Amino acid sequence: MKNSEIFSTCKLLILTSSIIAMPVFAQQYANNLLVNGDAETLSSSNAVPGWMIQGNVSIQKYGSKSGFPTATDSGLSNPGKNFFYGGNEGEAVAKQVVDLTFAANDIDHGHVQMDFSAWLSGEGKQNDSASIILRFLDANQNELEVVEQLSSAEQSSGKGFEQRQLSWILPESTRAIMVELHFNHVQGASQSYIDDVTLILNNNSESGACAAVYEVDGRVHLPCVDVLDAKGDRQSYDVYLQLVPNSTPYRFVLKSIAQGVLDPDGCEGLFESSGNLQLPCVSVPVNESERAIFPAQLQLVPSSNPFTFELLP
Ligand SMILES: [Ca+2]
Ligand SMILES: [Ca+2]
Repeated sequence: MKNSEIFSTCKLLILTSSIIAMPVFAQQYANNLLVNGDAETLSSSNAVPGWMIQGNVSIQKYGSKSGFPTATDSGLSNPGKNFFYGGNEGEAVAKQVVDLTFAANDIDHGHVQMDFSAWLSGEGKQNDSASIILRFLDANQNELEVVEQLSSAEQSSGKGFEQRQLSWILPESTRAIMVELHFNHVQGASQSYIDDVTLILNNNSESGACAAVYEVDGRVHLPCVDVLDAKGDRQSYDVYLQLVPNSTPYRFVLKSIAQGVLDPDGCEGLFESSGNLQLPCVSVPVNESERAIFPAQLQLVPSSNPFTFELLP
């Protein structure tokens, strides 16, 4: 089997985008990093505190006008008093940049998962809708990835909100996420609403089920080695390697490879078209009773048969 038959990759499309700077808030794991994601903070000087506004976005009280959902209609477990309202003038957007520099080192080792959630409402007959765009930005505010798959249901009642959730391993070099709430009013009174937006980071470096495991007999199990195919879709493989005795630097021979289960938890390996195999978490015995997790990088030895990888320093 040729290398290219097992592994193929595609280049990440790097786009650029212009950003308006936002204030930086104290950030940490496992907390909601968005400011005023629940629309409960009001201010006399700013219509929508915490958010940059394009168009007619405002904060409205549940049930305060005929046609608005009540808190009970909303279906949220914690609707609070208010929701984000897109207004009756077509497209409107609220944006917030979440600074992630506190997690930079873990992000660059592939350990950090973003858990995002928002409640959206639209109205099917009149095509009013709400949607979310997430832009993953590097330190120079270039876009690394864009996610645009979170939208209100097409035939939503116009009253009940529906939850949309996304879990995503942050790409290396991510330093901020721009969260965009998009409101699209088409007809009648706008039924484009959003509430209870949360963005949480979790550090998976200790817990990864995808961690590679090195045994004292030189066998290495890599339960999740991810490869991007030509379309950019991710495939995962379950791989066993075996240490070549007395090799310097250490070399490992491919013993088996099988289709794996795509289960990104921050510890999955990544095989690149260059032949580089990045392993963010390798569990290694440090004494008789304890193991520790280390990152490792292997490089495919050109033209090796069977495939052989060399440990990079
Ligand atoms: Ca609310
Ligand atoms: Ca409408």
